[in-house]
Amino acid sequence: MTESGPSIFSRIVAREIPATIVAETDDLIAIEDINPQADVHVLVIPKTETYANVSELAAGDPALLSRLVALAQSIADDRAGGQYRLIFNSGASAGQTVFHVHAHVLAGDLGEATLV
Ligand code: DGP
Repeated sequence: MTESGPSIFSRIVAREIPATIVAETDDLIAIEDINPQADVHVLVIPKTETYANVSELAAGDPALLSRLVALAQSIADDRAGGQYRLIFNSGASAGQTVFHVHAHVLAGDLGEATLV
């Protein structure tokens, strides 16, 4: 929660905003990116918005980061033969626009996707 209220991803978790949900566990949600940059472009998101970026998550709850990676792997197993690119943008100048940690899982035909 920031001064502007819950993050867009918290609002998706709360079902206040629609999204295509790919997978959900007790503490993670995976959704289709609204602006896909590859054949498979899924966001894997901790339900808590406690952590703004991957470094905060790694420091604060490494087991949750590990579960996030495992969920990314299982999505890639189901949809892309287990091979994928995992991207965490960290900081506005690195392209981060939502400051609620999330991983981009890119797989399948990556097209021109070198960045997201
Ligand atoms: P980043 O730039 O790393 O902070 O990535 C944010 C991603 O979130 C970006 O690829 C677009 C996606 N996104 C933003 N708003 C929504 C939304 O309302 N629904 C979905 N499904 N994705 C969203």
